[in-house]
Amino acid sequence: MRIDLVTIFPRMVEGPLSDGIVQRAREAGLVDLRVHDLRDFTDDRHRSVDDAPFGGGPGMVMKAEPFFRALETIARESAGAEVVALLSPRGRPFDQATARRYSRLARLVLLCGRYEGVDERVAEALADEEVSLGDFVLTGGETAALAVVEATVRLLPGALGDEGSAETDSFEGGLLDWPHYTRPAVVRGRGVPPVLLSGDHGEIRRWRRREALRATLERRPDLLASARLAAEDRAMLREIEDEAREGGPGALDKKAAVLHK
Ligand code: JF5
Repeated sequence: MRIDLVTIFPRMVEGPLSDGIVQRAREAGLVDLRVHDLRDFTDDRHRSVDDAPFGGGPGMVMKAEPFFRALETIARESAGAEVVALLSPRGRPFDQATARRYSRLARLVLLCGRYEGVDERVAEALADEEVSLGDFVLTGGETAALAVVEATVRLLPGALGDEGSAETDSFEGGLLDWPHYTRPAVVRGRGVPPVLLSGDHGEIRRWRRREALRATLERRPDLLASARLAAEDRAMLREIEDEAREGGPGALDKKAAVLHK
């Protein structure tokens, strides 16, 4: 896979892209990652990438032409199934399914916005999609693009090695992950759920499933609506809700309507 990242701050992303799983994937030849300085695609003496907004108002808007020129150069350098994505808070939410889709592409181009926004003609004519990491505003799309690269690259076959399987991650099953513990068995007086020390693998599997359901119900009840739930899962969810009603340890403050469907 080839990933091109277009930014006015190449140094901001080069460090993180040269470390960890992403760097290992680059070294293994799984991904060809290129960072482009948007200013290299300007043609004026000041290398301007922004200008005042038409219609007036505060702040600056990123000019369209440097992005057009950058994309022309990048398109010439390789071919294949490509998505051009613009990172911005106006985008559709980026999620694990988007990362999966990107990981199956031959090419991904990420455009980082800055200032008050990007000339809309970039989104209209160059970008296939506009994506957002969530309902918050960054000063630039760079950190969002890094997150997209990492979420995508770790799904490339061979990227995770034996450090773990992407199939057991949070979200791949539509639920949040269960809690994890490691040695020592007591930390500052806090123990570990005894079942995890019991060696009973059937009971451990059921405990983990229950805790994944509990975390999802408490923190992200919206995810339950699209999660793949077995009859046993629904039974566990009802038990968790009953415990909560009795004011149990994991007392819930949110009730998911999905339970009663
Ligand atoms: C940006 C105009 C881009 O703030 C973001 C962002 C939030 N989630 N995903 C991306 O990008 C920076 C700000 C203003 C374009």
